[in-house]
Amino acid sequence: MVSLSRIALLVTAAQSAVIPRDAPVGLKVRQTGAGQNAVTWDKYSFYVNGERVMIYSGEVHPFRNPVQDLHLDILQKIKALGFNTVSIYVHWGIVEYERGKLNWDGVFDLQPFFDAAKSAGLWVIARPGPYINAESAGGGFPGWGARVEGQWRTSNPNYTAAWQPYIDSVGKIIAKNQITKGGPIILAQPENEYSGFMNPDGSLNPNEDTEYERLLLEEFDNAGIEVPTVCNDAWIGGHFTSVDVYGYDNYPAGFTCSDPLSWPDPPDYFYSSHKDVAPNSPNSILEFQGGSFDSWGGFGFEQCYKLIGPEMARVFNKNTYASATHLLNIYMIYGGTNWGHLSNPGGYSSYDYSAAIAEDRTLREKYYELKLQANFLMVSPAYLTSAPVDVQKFPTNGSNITITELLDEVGGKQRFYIVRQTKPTETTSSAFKVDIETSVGKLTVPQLGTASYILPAHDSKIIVTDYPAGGAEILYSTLEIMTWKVIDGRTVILLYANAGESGEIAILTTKTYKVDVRRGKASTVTSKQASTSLTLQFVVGHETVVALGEDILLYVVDRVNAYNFWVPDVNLDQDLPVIIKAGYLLRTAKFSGNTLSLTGDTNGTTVFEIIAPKSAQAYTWNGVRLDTDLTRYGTQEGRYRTRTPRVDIPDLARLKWKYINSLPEVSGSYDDSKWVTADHTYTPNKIKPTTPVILYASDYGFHSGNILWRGHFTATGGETTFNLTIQGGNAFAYSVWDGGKYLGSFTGAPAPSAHNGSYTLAGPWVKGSSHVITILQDHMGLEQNWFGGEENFKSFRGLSDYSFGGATPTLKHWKVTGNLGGEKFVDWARGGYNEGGLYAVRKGYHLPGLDDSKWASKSPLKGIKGPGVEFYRTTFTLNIPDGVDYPISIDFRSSTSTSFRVELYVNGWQFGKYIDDIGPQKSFPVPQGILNYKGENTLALSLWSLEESGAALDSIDLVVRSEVEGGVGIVRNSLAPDFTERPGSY
Ligand code: IPT
Repeated sequence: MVSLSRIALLVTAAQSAVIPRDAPVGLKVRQTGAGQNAVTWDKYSFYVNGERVMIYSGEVHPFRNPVQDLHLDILQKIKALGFNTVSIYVHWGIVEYERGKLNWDGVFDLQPFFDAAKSAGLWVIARPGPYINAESAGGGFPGWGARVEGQWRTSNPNYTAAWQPYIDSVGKIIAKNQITKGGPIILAQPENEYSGFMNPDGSLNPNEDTEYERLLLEEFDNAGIEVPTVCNDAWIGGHFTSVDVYGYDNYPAGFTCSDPLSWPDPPDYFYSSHKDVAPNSPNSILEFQGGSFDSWGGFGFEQCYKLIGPEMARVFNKNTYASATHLLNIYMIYGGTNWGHLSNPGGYSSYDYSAAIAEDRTLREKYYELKLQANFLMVSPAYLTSAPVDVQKFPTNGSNITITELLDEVGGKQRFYIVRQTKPTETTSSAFKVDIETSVGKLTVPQLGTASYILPAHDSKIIVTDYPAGGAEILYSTLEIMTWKVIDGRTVILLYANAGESGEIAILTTKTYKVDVRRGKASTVTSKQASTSLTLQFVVGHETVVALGEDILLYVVDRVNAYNFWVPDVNLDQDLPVIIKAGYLLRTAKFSGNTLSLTGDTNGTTVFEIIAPKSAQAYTWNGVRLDTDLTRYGTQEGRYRTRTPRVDIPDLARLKWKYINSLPEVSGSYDDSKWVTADHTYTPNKIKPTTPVILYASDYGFHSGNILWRGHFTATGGETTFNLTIQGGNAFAYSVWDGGKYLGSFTGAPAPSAHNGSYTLAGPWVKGSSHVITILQDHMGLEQNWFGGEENFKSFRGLSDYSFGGATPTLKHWKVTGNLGGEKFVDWARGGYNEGGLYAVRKGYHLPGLDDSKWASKSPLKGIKGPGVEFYRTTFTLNIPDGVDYPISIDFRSSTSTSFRVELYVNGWQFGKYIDDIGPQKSFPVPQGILNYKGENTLALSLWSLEESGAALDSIDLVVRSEVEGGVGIVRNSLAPDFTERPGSY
């Protein structure tokens, strides 16, 4: 991981030197390349096809989900939030694992993702790098890049020649899927956080490489990209302003999962910096914190979620609205999995990210909080032309509360007051009254009674004034609006607050209404009718419904109940106004004939309420007719009993397991003649080793999993110790053998990425005798390269130094292996990163279809005696019916006190690395499509014992994480080859 304190230093240094940019005010189009008018912008917001829009987006990484049919599941869940956009990275290193051979096939094909985005009704922001960061292997850079000399992320011609074919290739795929070609892509981002720069000597360089930026934009043009380009400066530092629309990133809550309330006081306020840097384009946050990464030995994502849960989304997301942010991309909305060694060493197999949608695709409470916010913005067009007029205003009674006032500059009337605790970390609630500006003059709210409003700790609210909601002219509302719709001439407004709070809504009207409480307790509603307005005050309970004649229907619900309401985009393009109460998830709504067909997921008994025009006379849920009754206010209500059939989940402990030794390299006269001879005497790496030959894995084409080294020596006589300096990335381990004799291991710890070791040889070597030193090490992934110009991703994996104590033997040669074939890897379907260098994996024994009947029987719960590696296989059958979504994980319990490491392969796909003594991950979600839900599965695992005492698993279980009825539909298994003999394997 790049040091965040270093970044913080840069941020402070650069904030004083912002560079103004942008052409004069007016509707703008792309400055360079082919012109288009599908996506334009002015100083407030983007326009898509001529319509002013808020871009509310969530980040997902297609490469972190190798099941094409599951993209639609995630994308429908994002659409159901009320978002209209999804943002993606593309990982160069995966698709060009071998230089010059781009692989866009099978799970690496982007087309199914773009098609799914279109069918879900989402636009796409395409962010192909070449650099992406993303806590991914090399930050997106390919392993072979280690052999390309000079500074990366600069105009270094060696680097240019490296990225151009990739950007050309991915650029054409993006171009084909642009909105101008009928596709979903509306914006394209070259590079990533191109904000901090280094000189070759590692000192900071104040200047970005504008020639590199020019080359990238030129290549985007050449590939046919015509939608506007954007950037994501790591802070508002005015970098990479040659793109069409300048944007920046913000992670306000930090990543200190150890301390769930380490929120900053006060939160960042970006509007003025935005005005300085990009006054004539929309305030655009290309990455806004939606969770947190976590590292080896970290706290785990459930703990991180305490830091970045729904409260954080309430306080900090609303604070970005206070800065009039009109493009907001939540990083991540769904993290996914670092399957197949895709992580950088700073992370582990799970990239759950504590996101709104968990790694197993279930929905967290934060999801529902975001849904309330996004839906509100989508029905509040004046927000898009609003700007702060009064920043950090305090209410009449005290400074505990801070309010930012936004005014609609175009309409000149509507205002939004964003209310938060002055100190976001405040632990007690605050009472307040606030002065608001309205069309009838200044008012102090609440108006009715003497009560103040309560703002709980870790909360924030939006008060609106002069807000037109269809047929209702809302003078003000201190209850938050989730949505409103005009349905058959009646305006339905859905308002919410925390249970037990009081809130008000005042409606401008000259009519006299009977306040008709049709649901809920009439005693919780107080009202005051004046000549031009009706003010209602509610003590918020579960659900109160008030009819104001035939004109207006108010739903006032507590926040948790508000989570149950959905505002589907009916038929995606046809605006049939509906609001549906549906419980866990409403995915899609289609209207045809007189039938409103809904799809989605339920758990438990679900209460449905259909608030829809009368033209919708019948309703179906996942194809089955919903029986409903008419409510006292003209909507339809029904109950649905979820059916989640019980399924048989095999007990892995009781299965028949087969095993083989997977470290034959230390037994007998092992023949390594087919291995690569490590005989280079020159490395392009800046770190020059002291070894007689280069012992860096990347120099020989190995970039993931495990690496094995074998040094062949002739003894001088009297050698007693072997000393080495070895590097593998954070939490790496290694073991050393002298022939068949185990010398020792470094068992690893969360932070160290390198180690100096000294091991006593198996007795002093006898003059003239031959010896082989075998080293098995982890490759924890390629490092990232956060700074432009640095070469951190080239950090070597292997030995930079070794020596012997007692005497110095004569080197015959060194041999090295990683995955079979290295960059010319074997398994095109699962990609180059999927395999490591262990014997069993080189042979392809992790793949399904191998006849292992001749292998001996033993379970990993019995485990391995002494140090070494064993490889285990078993098969089991699943039979999970259609029409449900039962995500499954493979779980371990912490075992013995000895050190061991496990790599999991499910049907040949590497889906987990478990480090018992470092953690924190013990539960490994494996999606349907990797797991075959209707038939046989092959589970294979390597067990590397790092100690004399041996190692065994305490438990290994298949766990059904959640059960819902519904789901995305048929999920096909990701196609990949079964085992076949691998010619030339060793
Ligand atoms: C920013 C990156 O752009 C993104 O790729 C990812 O790494 C994210 O952060 C953290 O998860 S880097 C910023 C935190 C300095």
